[in-house]
Amino acid sequence: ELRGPDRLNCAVELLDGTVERFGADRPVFHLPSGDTWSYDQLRTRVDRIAHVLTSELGVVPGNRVMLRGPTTPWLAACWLAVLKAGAVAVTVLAQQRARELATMCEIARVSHALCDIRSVDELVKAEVPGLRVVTYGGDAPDDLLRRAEGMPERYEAVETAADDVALIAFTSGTTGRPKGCMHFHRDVLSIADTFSRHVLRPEPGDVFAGSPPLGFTFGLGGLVVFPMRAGASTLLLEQAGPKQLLAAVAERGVSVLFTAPTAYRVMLGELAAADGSAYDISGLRRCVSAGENLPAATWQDWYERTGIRVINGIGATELLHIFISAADDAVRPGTTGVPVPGWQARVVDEAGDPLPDGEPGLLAVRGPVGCRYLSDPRQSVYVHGGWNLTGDTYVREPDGYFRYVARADDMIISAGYNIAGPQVEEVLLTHPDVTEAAVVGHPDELRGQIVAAYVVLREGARPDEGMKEALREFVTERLVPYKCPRVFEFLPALPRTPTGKLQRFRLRPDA
Ligand code: 3SK
Repeated sequence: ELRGPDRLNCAVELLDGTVERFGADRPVFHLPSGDTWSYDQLRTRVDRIAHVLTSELGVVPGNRVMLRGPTTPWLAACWLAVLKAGAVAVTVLAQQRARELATMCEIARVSHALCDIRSVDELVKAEVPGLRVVTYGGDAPDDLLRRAEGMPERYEAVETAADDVALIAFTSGTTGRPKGCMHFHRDVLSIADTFSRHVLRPEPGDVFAGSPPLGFTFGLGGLVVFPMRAGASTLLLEQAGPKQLLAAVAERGVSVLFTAPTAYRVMLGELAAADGSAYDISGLRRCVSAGENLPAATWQDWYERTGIRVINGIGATELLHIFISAADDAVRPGTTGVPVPGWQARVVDEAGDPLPDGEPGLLAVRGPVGCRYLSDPRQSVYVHGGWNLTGDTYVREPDGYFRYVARADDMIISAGYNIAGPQVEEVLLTHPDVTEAAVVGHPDELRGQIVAAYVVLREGARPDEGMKEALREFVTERLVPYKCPRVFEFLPALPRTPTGKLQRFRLRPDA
């Protein structure tokens, strides 16, 4: 068995280690303004902030420090500084509201918060007893960045143990009290040394960009950890909608893109609507999709338009990043892929016993990162017999590929038939007038549940009875009739979590 070092500080590895391996003058972060930070500049800024934490704010190893703000190089710098100081970074989203923030502070016993001045109001409103809030990016004399200016350029990082907690990341799930997931210093490097190194395979000249925020481990890994581990750089975008992503690729040399399936679909629409020369995306070479299942039709359309095989993946905050995926010739569209090197996966029944290939069941995985909820009884639901149960229903195909069926609690049972909403959604999404679709079960006296489809139409399409009839016919021609929605509703947008995950439960009439 391979063992890493007992002493490890992941921020030192990602920053000082990369400087040693690749040089200090390379770019690390590009800003929307056109400015660039080099690794050397980042190191100085991180080390100065770490000095402020230790010498002025009283942060000691093991303290939990909340980080909150839009996606900027300063947020990334604060994250690295907290880790260098031996403290634990508690990441949250800039959109999270006072009540949620108060709960998270209570669960993680947060002592300090480093907060972008633009995101501070909700944190103040949260009125967390004893919390020391320090803002950055403002004009006040006690602004973190102003304090950092006078500090020494180098900081002797705390020699943390490889399995000291580095990060507490929250998963809100779709409902319920948020769960804080603890991850070690070695876990942070392991996601770069498994998925990124073996599947994504970035190069030092790559420029990364993407939509997931740094408060979501999909974004933290994809936009900070992976590029830094590879000596590459990232364009950090505060506004990262599909149009901004296309512009970033065309104008800023982005070569590696991280986003969710919906954004790929919207970008395809934008590319189709734009005149052929509006976006030169020839510099793009890697596209990663996660956060939700990637429909085969979206994968195919993107491939036909760009020649790029999207790297689909399933990840979880509990497990930090992606654990099943495939790239290049190994991609089988319509599947998520195979276990990432270092990971094992299988499909099990409710008792945890493995099911034969071809039978749908619960996805169970294990690998270098495990789920460790911070004092939460749901730990024993997620981790069973050494396997992590992700809450997804999957099928393992005879060739070893894993195919997504549905979230386990999103299966619809109608008149005794099991229906996976995402399969019906995939069909609806191939209709030219549909841009988004969510299929859920509605309670029904006769059948137990009936299939209901919530649809977002493309601009200009008419949300009327004729459209419902057309969609009904479209699905019936492609799927066995019992899967065809009996209810169609048109919506301007689908309900999503702040990280962009579809909240199907909010569409159920009993929600
Ligand atoms: O939650 C997810 O879907 C996810 C996907 C990729 C990487 C990390 C995460 C948390």
